[in-house]
Amino acid sequence: MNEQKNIFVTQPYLPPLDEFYPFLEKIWGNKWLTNNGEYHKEFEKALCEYLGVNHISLFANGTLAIITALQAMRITGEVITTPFSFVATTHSLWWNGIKPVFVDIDPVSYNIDPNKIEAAITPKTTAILPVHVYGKPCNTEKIQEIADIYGLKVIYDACHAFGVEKNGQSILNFGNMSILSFHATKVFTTFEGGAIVCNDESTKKRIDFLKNFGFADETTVVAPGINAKMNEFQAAFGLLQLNHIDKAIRMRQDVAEIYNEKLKNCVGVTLPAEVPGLRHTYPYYPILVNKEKFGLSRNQLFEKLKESNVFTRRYFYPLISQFPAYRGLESSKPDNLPVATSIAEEVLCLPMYPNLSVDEINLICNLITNN
Ligand code: T4K
Repeated sequence: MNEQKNIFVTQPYLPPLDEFYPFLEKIWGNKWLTNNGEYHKEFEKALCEYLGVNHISLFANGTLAIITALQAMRITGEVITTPFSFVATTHSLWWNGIKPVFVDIDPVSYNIDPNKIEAAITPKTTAILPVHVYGKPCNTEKIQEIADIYGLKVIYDACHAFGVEKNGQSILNFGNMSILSFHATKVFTTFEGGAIVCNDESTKKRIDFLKNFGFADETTVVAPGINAKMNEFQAAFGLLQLNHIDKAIRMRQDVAEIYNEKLKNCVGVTLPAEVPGLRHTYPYYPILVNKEKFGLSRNQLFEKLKESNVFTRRYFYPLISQFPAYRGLESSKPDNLPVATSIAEEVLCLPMYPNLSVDEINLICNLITNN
């Protein structure tokens, strides 16, 4: 009988339960459950400090935050984006009636290839929506250079990039806005949740109207806003998580170091590229599996690991451009996206979370290397 317990691609890092009770007692005492409560305000302030950013608006989840960010900037027409992401990135354009234009990705960072952006710009283009995929920073300088020349807005999907810093600076300060997700599977979680990071107070104000039905005050509705508010339970949990996040990130970095060491000589397996000066927070540990050199295809390795109760994920396969809503677009043709198409065929995200034990990492690496 197989006694091996299930090992999933991720697992949330939960603080001790008794540390949450005082927060709950206060919520129960105040009887203030949502709509910009005390914890909500406190959490926005604490996050700004922790992340080194100017303004944060909390959201019920990351998807509603991207949808609202696009509305806050009045983005319309066509938006240039990456097909190598979670579907929510492109769905957010769809929900705003915006046409996504897919551009291929860079073979090392897996982020949108800035050298291919200009060729995709048309008179209808209003913005670029890049993703810091797996928390690795996009080429923000080059993207901004193009945006400045063509008068485009830049909204970063930074849902994987909580706490990521390059040369000591938060990568959330690039572009017009950055969006975070605090989903249960993320580095930092509030069960469900998300945020928009922006630079100035008036933009934050507009975002806050839009996430609260468009209310500017009791009797003024400035736009058909949505209900995307974070509640007090989530905000309180977020405040508690903040006390533990540095430790959790260090534990992820330790897991990555062991993977790097154990898999570095594995023929046919490409490990995540190191980026100098990066504080990487390791939301995922993606490897590429080359069938010819490794001997098994990515899908065969995926199945082999599953037989031993190791549940890896093929993030992000299929490409977003292959889903029915988007595959009819001109920019979705695989010929336009050769790098993304190839990476999506080879990528496999190994289990990555703070409490993954050394024994579990050894087991996973042995299954991969004893091939
Ligand atoms: N942009 C990007 C680039 C994103 O990656 C995402 C979300 C978004 C935007 C949108 O943000 P949100 O609206 O979600 O805030 C998951 C998440 O649902 C999603 O948040 C995430 N990206 C995406 C990459 O992954 P699934 O369907 O793959 O997750 P699921 O439920 O299969 O969970 C994966 C594994 O995690 C499970 O096998 C076990 C473990 N797990 C999961 C949950 C939910 C736990 O241990 N505990 C849990 O509570 O989508």
